[in-house]
Amino acid sequence: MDETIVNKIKESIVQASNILVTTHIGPDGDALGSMTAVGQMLTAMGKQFDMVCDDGMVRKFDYLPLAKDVRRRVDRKKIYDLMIAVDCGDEFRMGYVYSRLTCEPVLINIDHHISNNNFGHINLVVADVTSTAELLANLIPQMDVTIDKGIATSLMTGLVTDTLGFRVTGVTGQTLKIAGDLISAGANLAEITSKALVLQELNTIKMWSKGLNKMHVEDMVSWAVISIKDQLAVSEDPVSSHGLGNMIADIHGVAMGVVFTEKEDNEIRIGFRSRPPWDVATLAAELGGGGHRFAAGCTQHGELDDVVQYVITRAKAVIAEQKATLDNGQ
Ligand SMILES: [Mn+2]
Repeated sequence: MDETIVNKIKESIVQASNILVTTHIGPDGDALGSMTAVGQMLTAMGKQFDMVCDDGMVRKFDYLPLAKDVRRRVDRKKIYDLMIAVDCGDEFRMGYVYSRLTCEPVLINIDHHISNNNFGHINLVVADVTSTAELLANLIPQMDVTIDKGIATSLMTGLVTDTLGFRVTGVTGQTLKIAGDLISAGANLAEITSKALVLQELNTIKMWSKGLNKMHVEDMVSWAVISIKDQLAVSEDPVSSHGLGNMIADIHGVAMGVVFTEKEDNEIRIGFRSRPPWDVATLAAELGGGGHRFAAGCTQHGELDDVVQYVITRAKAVIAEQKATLDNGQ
């Protein structure tokens, strides 16, 4: 970890009088775990701060320390002189929290996405760690804050969710060493794995069912489409279908799984999942999105059917190209 950057982060926090902490829209375990870990770190440092995410807290993560303090909107009366964004690949991932901000704080960007565009004034971006939480496990002690049970619980949540329970490519001895230290600090691995990874909301399972019912598999690409109508049939409130992408990518003979989720105003959110050796980051980037090699996403605008047809045509072509390259290399 770059010592100059670490020192700059510490200096900025020490000097700040009011800090805004945020993470990405549609937050996952690494997003909320990392944000609440930073919150606990700032508490230990005696700092004033607010945690805001457009989509708020996710119920399954309500065991996280400070979960109740996560808000959906920035208090416009407050002036923040420092903002810390965790797990955001670019400034747009912060949503309205950033785009509608009226003050101009110094911005610290702490992230592990390979596509990170260094949008902060201070950027701590390490692309070869599995989670932002893993990065914070190294950073927090350097702020002279001890990782206690609460911080360890938050960080373990990020590690467990971004590695799908330490199962993905990119998990290193160092990842497991950090996980071991977090257990020693009081994190309950089995309980966190159960709450953050295994247990699902009933409505999420119903959303999977909607997607699986209409799943297609062609030319090594599987895809599922969830329309607004499908979502309303499950609930009037927004429901996550998180996990569906991994499920349909994990089919024998499938290289890439794609989930299309229709939002209002012809906005279509698209998630891509794959396993080695298949790369989905390049396609997501081509479509204006970003992410990791095996998990990436983007947003498109248009009629649902048109977007699906266009993106799947590209996905099939991308996989055919990658297959040709692999076949040639063997
Ligand atoms: Mn992450």
